[in-house]
Amino acid sequence: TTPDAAAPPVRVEREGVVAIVTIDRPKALNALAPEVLGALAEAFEELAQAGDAVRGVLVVGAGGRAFVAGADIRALAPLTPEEGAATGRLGHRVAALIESLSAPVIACVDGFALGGGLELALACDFIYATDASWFGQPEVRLGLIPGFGGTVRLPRAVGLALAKELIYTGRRIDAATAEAAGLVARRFPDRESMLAGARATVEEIAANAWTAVGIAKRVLVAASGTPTATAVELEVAGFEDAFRTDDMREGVAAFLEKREPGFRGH
Ligand code: CO8
Repeated sequence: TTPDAAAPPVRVEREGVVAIVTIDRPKALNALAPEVLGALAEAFEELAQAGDAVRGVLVVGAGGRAFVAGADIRALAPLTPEEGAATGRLGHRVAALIESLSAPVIACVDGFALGGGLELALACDFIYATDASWFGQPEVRLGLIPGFGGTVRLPRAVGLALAKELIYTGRRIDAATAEAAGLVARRFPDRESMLAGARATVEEIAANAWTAVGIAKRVLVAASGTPTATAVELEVAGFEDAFRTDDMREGVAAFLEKREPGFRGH
């Protein structure tokens, strides 16, 4: 047992409408051991029960050096090919839970987001980062390949050319480069300003119709990577669903009556 083993590897705190999920294994740079992936899955399953009480989730890494430095390499070492695949599937399960949560999830990266750490960040709705952050998929340096969405979501985020360059070289890029590539939505000088910025973003989202944000997320996630004709049909279905909500009637009425909307979340 490691000194970190006694403490829960993932903590969930609530601050009003914001939930903060902290990956707390700083001595291993928050590496994703199987128990961390299990705890993350549990955390997002619980957050799904919170409904519109949680309007946004921040995912952070403890310790100030890393968001997540990847899968736990020590835990990967003895795995059979089948067990390796099962570990990948556990990661994909966490990604699916993040993507199926109605509330937007913001990866708040301060330090290393490597391998499975970058893949976790990519599974979130968008990434905020401090200037002290680094991003990369170093798996080929270990004889591995990205195993939890890197080959899928990284090209969607930065385009195929840069994704291939990063995955084949294992090279790391800094926060400014990541921002310029569209991987990072916003960059901050330090952790405190990043968390304040992320909280403010959640407050801004929370002022909008909960139903509409949830439908928009559902359509964006489902349409990602699908052919245009399919994506357009998904959008039409989501647009139709928005017309079914009381919040849509309220939102447009409030605009026309020149008053603030009173959204009720249905
Ligand atoms: N796994 C386990 N332990 C780690 C990891 C990791 N990924 N990264 C760092 N650590 C540990 C180190 O072993 C070290 O522990 P100790 O103090 O006991 O020796 C401690 O964290 C601090 O690390 P360093 O001493 O190495 O710190 P440096 O500042 O010298 O270097 C780096 C920081 C550059 C981040 C370096 O630690 C590093 O390169 N880490 C590995 C990065 C990596 O290769 N990540 C990819 C892993 S493979 C992967 O993610 C596959 C994805 C598939 C996922 C499948 C489902 C989740």
